Amino acid sequence: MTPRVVVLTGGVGGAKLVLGLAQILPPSNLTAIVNTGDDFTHLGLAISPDIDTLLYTLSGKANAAQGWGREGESWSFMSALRTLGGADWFQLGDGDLALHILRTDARAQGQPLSQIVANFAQAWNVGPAVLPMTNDPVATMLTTDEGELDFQHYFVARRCAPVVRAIRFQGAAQARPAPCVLAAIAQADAILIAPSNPYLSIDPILAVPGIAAALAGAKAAVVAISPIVGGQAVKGPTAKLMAELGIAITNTAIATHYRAVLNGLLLDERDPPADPGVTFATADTLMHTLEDRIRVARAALVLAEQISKSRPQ
Ligand code: FO1
Repeated sequence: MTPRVVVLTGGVGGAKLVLGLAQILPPSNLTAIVNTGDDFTHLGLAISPDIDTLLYTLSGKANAAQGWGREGESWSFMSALRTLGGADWFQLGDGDLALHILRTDARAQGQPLSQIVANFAQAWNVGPAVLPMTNDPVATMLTTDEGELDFQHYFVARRCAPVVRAIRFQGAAQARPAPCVLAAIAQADAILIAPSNPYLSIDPILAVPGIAAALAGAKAAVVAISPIVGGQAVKGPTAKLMAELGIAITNTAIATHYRAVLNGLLLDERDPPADPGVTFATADTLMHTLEDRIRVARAALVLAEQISKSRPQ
């Protein structure tokens, strides 16, 4: 039986895993619940980076080397903007603008983000379900030695240089899971947490009331792919953030972080096979090629199935 799979994802690493899953599952068996804590309004435009990265990745339009934005992008808008002294710290490609302008227009007409994303996915023949974690505003805010920064000012404008002391998700307490999110979790045969940054890309999802409880109570096994390889984070600020938050950069720390919802952890074979305190398996979890993405997706689903089978039916 082909499992119905739900994957929690954010950022570039998460999109890689989802692409691997999309190669081995029928589209109707795959649902991605996507972080929207990175979302912000820039030059009056509603930007949803993790949603867009996933839409580009699943439709084959992604600039794979860069991780975000489109392949073959042009930048005449940014060139013109600079001649007018516009804010140019956040690059908006000419093609990318189509998503931001249409999303902003639809939001202004009262369309919920989930509907906008579903329309984009349909237009680009993206088969798997791409669900924002919520349709309500949630903003990841970082308390740093340079004051409080929103995610994009930390991640892009300041290139993750500031020392982070705390993270909060503004609006999360009032946010509701987007339509179909809780149902997808309840109906899933396997639930995966992608190797995204736990603190910046997955925690906002878990902060939306109802989602963590749904994961903890799900019939499906919940398996995370560790974002740590060889004692370091594969990409982005994960390891730096863990050090600044006083968290050991270990798989045990990852398992502990997710303990309220986690049943299994897929570790990288380069890491010491120390028991992370939860059922685990090891694999080569580095994802450079499409085959890598498929390998990691398969290994995660095998671990989820083993855990499910070991449970009293
Ligand atoms: N990341 C950058 O490092 N520099 C940018 O100028 C930039 C622009 C950008 C525009 C649209 C978009 O969807 C994403 C963009 N990103 C950029 C990436 C973005 O900051 C991250 O992908 C996520 O927010 C974190 O994964």
